[in-house]
Amino acid sequence: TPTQGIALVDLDEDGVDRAFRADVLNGLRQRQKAVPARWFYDDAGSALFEEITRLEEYYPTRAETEILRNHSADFHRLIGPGRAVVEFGSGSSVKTPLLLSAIEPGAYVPLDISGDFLRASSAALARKFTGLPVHPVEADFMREVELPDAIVPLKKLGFFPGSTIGNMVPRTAVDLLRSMRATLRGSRGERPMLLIGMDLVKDQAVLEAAYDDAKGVTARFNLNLAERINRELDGTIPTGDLAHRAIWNNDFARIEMHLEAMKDIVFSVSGEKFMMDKGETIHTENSHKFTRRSANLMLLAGGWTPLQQWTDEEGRFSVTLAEA
Ligand code: AVJ
Repeated sequence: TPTQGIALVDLDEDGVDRAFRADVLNGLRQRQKAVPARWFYDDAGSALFEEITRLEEYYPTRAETEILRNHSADFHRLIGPGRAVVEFGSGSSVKTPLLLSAIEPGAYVPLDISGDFLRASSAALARKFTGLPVHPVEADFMREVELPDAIVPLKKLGFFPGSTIGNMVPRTAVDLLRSMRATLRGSRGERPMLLIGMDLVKDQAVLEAAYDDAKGVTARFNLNLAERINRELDGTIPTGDLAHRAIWNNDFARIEMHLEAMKDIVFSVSGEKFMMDKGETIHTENSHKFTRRSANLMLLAGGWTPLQQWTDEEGRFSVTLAEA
């Protein structure tokens, strides 16, 4: 059932985020230790990600922005005016205005799990686009979301930039595409559209550098997850004994980030004891890369028919417009 207005962050009596603790403890109990990538984004992690997007080696943000800038006439023609733009994740200060200026939207609906980011980005957009109705919704978009009554009559365009879908394994990604379709489906059977960014397979050295930059910002981003566990879950992880690793996994067409123990270590988290042998890792992120074909296939599996696909000049990144 669609969700609206539920408490999204469930804290225990000590103010600890229950979902964070459950994900970390379950993940650390696995043979291959793993923590879901969504937990990177506390305040420190979000600031570090912003810094990543400005790095020389990290091309995805610039490549996708170039696509949005260069094809506004196509978006205007194919999408048309008056649609409610439903953005999955709170908007970026650069990409969202590029899309909104291109298509004359009827409303803008950012969906995000973090109310703070939502309020900040909504206020900025409402100032920039005077007269555009902005309806932020605090929600977990991995499930079907009930949209505000005011935008129900409008046709919808989902917007999911940044190759965030690449963080999910294919079956989770397909589930998400299907819940997006359910969220956007009109009551009168109009077909929603989706504009989605996906990063493309390319030279391994370019990919690995994008996730292991010379200034070490991505390393700090990765290590911040262990520091966050120590801060919020009463952890004793010796972060100085962990090293950042970014590895291309060719079988799964993805960059994996890991934290590797440089020597045998023991630590506790929320009172539970863990050990890692030298060389053992905590798997912290998958960032799947696509071909134009595999991007289309995944959309089709998720119930979306691709209409047109664009890449940047150098063919590094793709943006696809699809219709349900
Ligand atoms: C925000 C998930 C798209 O996978 O490229 C950047 C996150 N991780 N550097 C990505 C990230 C390491 C990023 N996404």
